[in-house]
Amino acid sequence: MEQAAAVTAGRGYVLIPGLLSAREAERARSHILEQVARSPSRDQRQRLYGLIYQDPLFAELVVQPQVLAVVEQILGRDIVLGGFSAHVLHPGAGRMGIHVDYPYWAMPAPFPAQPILEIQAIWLLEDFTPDNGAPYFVPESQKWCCPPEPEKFAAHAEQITGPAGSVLLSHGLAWHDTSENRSRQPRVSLLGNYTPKFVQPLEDNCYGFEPAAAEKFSPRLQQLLRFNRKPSREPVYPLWERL
Ligand SMILES: O=C(O)CCC(=O)C(=O)O
Repeated sequence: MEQAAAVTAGRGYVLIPGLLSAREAERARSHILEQVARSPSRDQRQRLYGLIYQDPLFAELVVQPQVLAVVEQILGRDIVLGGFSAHVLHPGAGRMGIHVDYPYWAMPAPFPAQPILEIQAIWLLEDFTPDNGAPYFVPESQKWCCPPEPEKFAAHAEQITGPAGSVLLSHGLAWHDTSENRSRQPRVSLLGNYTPKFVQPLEDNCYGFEPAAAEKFSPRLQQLLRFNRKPSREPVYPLWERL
């Protein structure tokens, strides 16, 4: 599959347009901005968690077939969701900081080239433009297996812009950063973190748990959330798939 090869052996990331309709992207974006408006935090960059329990649209995005196909091609089927959150860059927000993704940033360098430990999905909930915080990535930096170097980043980074409803899939080792939001509107993304199941998830997938919403989750989503990992009568976690 070309998209998986682009992430592993090519530039380290691939933009797939048109996975959400304009209406779906707007629905997700408005939901996030309404929640953020209620939060006491006035940070210029905000994260929002627990979304999969709030609207079925978010739960569907975690298992979006085209995204999952690329992720599984790279990581295999034995994967879990390490996190799924919204990222809001308010007008005036500065850069996030150059980084590789979890779990690499929690590991000592040099990072292992194999097995691949994370693929990130960045959902664009509005057009990402040169001035509203669209991220920068350094092509092929996933091959270097080391923490980002600011000068090299400045010399080689390219900005990824694209239409609302696209998803940007990237290798966890790819050096990246957000840019400043110099527009008058908040820029909203959704971030999915997929890892092999032996990686400790970054976020608590039970944050904001709502039984009524969780009951409707597909078997694949439950598996990604580790809901099916172990009945309490068993003393150890099984190493085989339960579903
Ligand atoms: O929101 C974005 O554009 C990217 C954020 C990001 O790179 C991250 O949280 O790792």
